[in-house]
Amino acid sequence: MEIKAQSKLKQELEAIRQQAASALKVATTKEALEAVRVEYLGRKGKITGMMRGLKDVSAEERPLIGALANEIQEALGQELDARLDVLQRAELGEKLKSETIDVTMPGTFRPMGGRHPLNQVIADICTIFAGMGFEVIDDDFCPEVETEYYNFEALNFPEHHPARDMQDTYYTNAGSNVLLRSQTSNSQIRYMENNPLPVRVVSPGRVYRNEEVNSRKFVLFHQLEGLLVDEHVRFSDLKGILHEFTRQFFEGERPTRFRNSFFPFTEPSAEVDVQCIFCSGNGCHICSHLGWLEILGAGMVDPNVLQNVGIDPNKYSGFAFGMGIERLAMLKYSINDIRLFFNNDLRFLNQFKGL
Ligand code: 2NL
Repeated sequence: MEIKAQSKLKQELEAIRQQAASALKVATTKEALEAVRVEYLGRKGKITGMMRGLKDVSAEERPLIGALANEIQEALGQELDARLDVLQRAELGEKLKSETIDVTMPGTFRPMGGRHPLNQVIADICTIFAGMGFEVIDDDFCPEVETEYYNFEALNFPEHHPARDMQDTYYTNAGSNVLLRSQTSNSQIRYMENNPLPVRVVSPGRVYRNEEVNSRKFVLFHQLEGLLVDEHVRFSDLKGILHEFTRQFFEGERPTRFRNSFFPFTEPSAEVDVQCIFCSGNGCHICSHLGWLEILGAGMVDPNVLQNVGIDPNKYSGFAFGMGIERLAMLKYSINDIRLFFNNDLRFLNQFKGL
């Protein structure tokens, strides 16, 4: 009777060992292996169940059956671990194989981009003025959508000045006092309102004018203005700074000349010419046989403008200037149509790579 009971339990255990072995044979994935582990070794697993049943087995046979159950449990656990390890290694091998880079393969061609010529010219001009102690105004002070006050009033434009007309300036709505700025002076007004003297700044940026488009005029263009306000600033300081600017920008000593002009925000005002960089003053079609090229407008800051930002014009004086970036770029690189800057035609843009 005892022997029978013992052999019956033993048989059951052996049967479980067989079942587990065949289940293992067909388990070729990690999930299948895990299922085998749960089925035999899990909390409600077959071997676990046998172990639990041991308490009902007689004291004599318990050690034998217990030892066998232990052995089976141990062996199955080890086999499962080994098989899992093999699968994981194979998986890693596959991963490494698929991620291997063949360094002899030709690379994917990625054409190199380049800076837009206008941005390049702006950077060059800013570098020149930085070298003379000017700071580039932070974007916070340079909104392109501006109020009439910062675009016109603060700059001493009289109320019925033609530039204020909708014919010349874009307003966001008819009758509105909000517009697209027509010059970057708004930046300098805002800068002066927020910073102590002395002021030495340049302000590059986009400006907008309602123009009939042709090869020289576009509805948007770029401007760079400069402003210096301090005690004892004189017109000769302006001349010196601008002469040095043309020398560096056009890469060589060139005569500059100042012609009388008028702007509402400067007094006196001047337009500045540089000796023609193409014919050195001998006369060619680019300078209309004048020998001179107009490059910018400038002047001494009008006392009214200083007063508008709370600076005492009896104590302080300043000079300011403004230049069209497109015009300067067109002169420097012999470009004959302003629209080329805005077409995004790579045949044009690619010529300015690595300037
Ligand atoms: C041009 C030349 C110019 C200024 C801009 C300026 C700015 C302040 C005060 C006084 Cl805050 N002036 N800017 C000065 C002279 C000329 O631009 O050809 N404009 C159409």
